[in-house]
Amino acid sequence: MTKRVGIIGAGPSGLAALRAFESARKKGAEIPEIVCFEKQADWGGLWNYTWRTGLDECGEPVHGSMYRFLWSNGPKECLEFADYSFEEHFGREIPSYPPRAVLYDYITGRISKGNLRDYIRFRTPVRGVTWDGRTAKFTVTVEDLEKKHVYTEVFDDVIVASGHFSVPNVPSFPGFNNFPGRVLHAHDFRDANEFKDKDLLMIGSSYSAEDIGTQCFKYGARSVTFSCRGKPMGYDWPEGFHKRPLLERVEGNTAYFIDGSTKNVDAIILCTGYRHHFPFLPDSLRLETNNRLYPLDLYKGVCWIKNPHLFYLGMQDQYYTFNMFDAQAWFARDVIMDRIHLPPAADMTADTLEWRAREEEASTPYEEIDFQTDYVRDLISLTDYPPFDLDHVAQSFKDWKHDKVENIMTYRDKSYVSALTGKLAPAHHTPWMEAMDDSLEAFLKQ
Ligand code: FAD
Ligand code: NA7
Repeated sequence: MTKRVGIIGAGPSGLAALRAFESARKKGAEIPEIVCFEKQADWGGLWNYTWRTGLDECGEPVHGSMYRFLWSNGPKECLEFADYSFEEHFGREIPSYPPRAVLYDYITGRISKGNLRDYIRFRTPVRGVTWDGRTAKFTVTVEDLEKKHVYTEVFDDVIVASGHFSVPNVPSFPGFNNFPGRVLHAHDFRDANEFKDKDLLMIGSSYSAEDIGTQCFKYGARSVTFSCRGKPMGYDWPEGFHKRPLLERVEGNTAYFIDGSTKNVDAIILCTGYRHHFPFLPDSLRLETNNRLYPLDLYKGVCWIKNPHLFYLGMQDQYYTFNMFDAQAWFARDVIMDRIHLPPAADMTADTLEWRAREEEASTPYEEIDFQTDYVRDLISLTDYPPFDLDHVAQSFKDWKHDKVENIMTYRDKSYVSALTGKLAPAHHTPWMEAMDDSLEAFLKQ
């Protein structure tokens, strides 16, 4: 009897899984029966922009954390699918830092080629997954939001691709209840224009703080103050930016920091990261981790060791994104299709502990890039995912890091060479700081 595989989520990771099976089918293999459940009305995951925050029109928590004017925060050459170049999609090379709509077009363009949309049941959140050891099957409970109908289906294997940058980590600070301006988490940030002429306080020192801070400045914020509990970001910020240690409290509009300094602010954005959150999974199947390069309990970062019929895609902190999700999806596919045989659980655990030890040794961004490069390399060596020059991509990531340190406001004006085509991307027609229109049409205008 044909195996049945359930995929949870049709973001880049879930779509990578669909593409992996499709690729095997095209090469003549008999593939399992696949059903992908997606709670949103369309595919693309975080890249499927919505203005909505809070609950959506069906009362579901809004998945989207992306905002208007979001441009890729890394060079597109580092995330390029090995089986579908940007040149193939757009018919020519395009600049290295596309805005969201352009990346959305690229991701969904690859998957639109076949009939893969037919595998996806949209507006269908997964509510529960249980495992029956007697039958060795999963029962997946879902809700069809349009028909308001809850039903179950049985699967041999389940792939969790529900993302981990949607459920915000929201600390509180004394005085927030009486702060006269807006306090929001990055998950609910949508439009930098809202903060024009405002003094902004950002808590956090990672990608969201850096990117939302620079966006708001670009669209006219009066000042941006970064408050962080650990190491500051380490960039040379231009005039108008301020660095502070952790916030202690706010009184009225005044923010007090732990070093005794103060700053009057109009709005506070908590750029304090996200939680891995799987409310549909029981304890025995649920990944528990913080945002890091090598979560434990997943063999090759993919297979749930305690039950190797369960797979997770994209659960790592990410330098690599789309091509890493592909490498993971190809691996999961091959395990499911019995092309790869998993070692005993103890050996899988030992392997993950070795990787974890290496992850812990990586203390600089360059070392982290090398670590994730080796991880992706290992995965790719195990399947027929098209090999590509990972050393070249690793070097591009390092150049990107270097460009950011050189000038955090202009790094998006640089160009990189594609590992697939060997071609250098053209410069964009407008420097990023002056490019206010982030539409696909404006970006692709020659
Ligand atoms: P997601 O994109 O989150 O997709 C998960 C999907 O699962 C969603 O469609 C969701 O609706 C669905 N889902 C969730 N729960 C359920 C459920 N219970 N039932 C059914 N469906 C469900 N990466 C880059 O490469 N470049 C960037 O510039 C970049 N910028 C980013 C900016 C922001 C603000 C954020 C938050 C992330 C950014 N990323 C970026 C990283 C991003 O995580 C990946 O690019 C990518 O979207 C991850 O894909 P995913 O499929 O794993 O998860
Ligand atoms: P990250 O990269 O997980 O970073 C979260 C940041 O929030 C990090 O600097 C944390 O500090 C900080 N943090 C977390 N909790 C607190 C509290 N309680 N107080 C102060 N600071 C805190 O999340 P991002 O949202 O920046 O990026 C996620 C993705 O979105 C990423 O892939 C991007 O491409 C876009 P720490 O370093 O732990 O001291």
